[in-house]
Amino acid sequence: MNKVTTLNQFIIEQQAHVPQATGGFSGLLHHVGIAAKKVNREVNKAGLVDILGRAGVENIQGEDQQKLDVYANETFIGELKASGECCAVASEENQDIIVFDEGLSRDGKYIFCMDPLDGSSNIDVNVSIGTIFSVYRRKSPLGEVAKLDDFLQKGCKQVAAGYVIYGSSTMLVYTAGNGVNGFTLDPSIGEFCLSHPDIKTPEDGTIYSINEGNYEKFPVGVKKYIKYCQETDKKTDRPYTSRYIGSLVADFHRNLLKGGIFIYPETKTHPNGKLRLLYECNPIAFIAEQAGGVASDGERRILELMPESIHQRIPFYVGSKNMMRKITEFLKFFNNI
Ligand code: P6P
Repeated sequence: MNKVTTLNQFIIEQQAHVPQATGGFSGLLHHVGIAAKKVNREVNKAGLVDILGRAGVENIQGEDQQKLDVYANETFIGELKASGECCAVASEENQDIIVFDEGLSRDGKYIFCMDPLDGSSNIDVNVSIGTIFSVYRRKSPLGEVAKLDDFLQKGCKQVAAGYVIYGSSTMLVYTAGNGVNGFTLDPSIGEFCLSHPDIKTPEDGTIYSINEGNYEKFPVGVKKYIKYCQETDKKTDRPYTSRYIGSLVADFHRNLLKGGIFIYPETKTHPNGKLRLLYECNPIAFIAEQAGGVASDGERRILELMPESIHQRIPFYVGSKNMMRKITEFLKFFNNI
């Protein structure tokens, strides 16, 4: 029988390779896994709860029915606090940072950025959604209360980044700077099990992912790239396929495994695009690079961008190396004419 490596076993094994490791990061990641399992449980019965919930304001546990993204937010915050390794959280759901200023957590070495349930508008149509997270070491001294400045760090300073995709199966994919590994939740044992070791994204791909409903508002270089993808190539007939789910984690995860490019560019109405630097673009970019891909804002490497605020939006281009090279050529040539 093949050896099953659980997420916790993997984290401990990885820790053994880091001489100065104290187990703090392992403890934090263990609690992230617990939160993901709790959210998975609720997401998987969203339709059921919704139907039963309509019978009144209570869900099947007799609790006040919560919106799933509020539930996910509170669940991850609760587990991060319980870990004692995290001193503060920046969440898509909260305007300001959440500071743990008491007990063990006050001395936590790490800060955590997250979109607790990205794409949650897709829940009621049963489309895959996800949690996206990013871990940094705090800048402020241990013992002091964490500050906003702890979160204003370039993406290249990330200690770890990952996502959970709640789809046909539930997977946790993460990097700690030493490659990308994917773990699939086995409901029969309630454990995330290593299913996708050392993920490498193909250097090239045939999938382009972008919301073409915004075509008229795109920069010229993006419009020209879309037309380039749609041209019939004599050699390979129809080289490209458009695939867009509208859930970042689902679109990115497919392209990571199969090769492809995801684009959420600036538009006339949204000059900074839609996606957030801290808890969407930076973690996805870290994973993409660790898997051999590329991520930029169209000009600059995502991981080199200095955040100015925790909910800052930026244009986002991420995917296979050769496809990113091609679109960068289009942007350079057509956007500057
Ligand atoms: P649009 C979901 O709301 C999200 O934040 C990402 O998951 C997704 O990639 C994007 O927005 C979709 O945005 O404008 O195409 O619906």
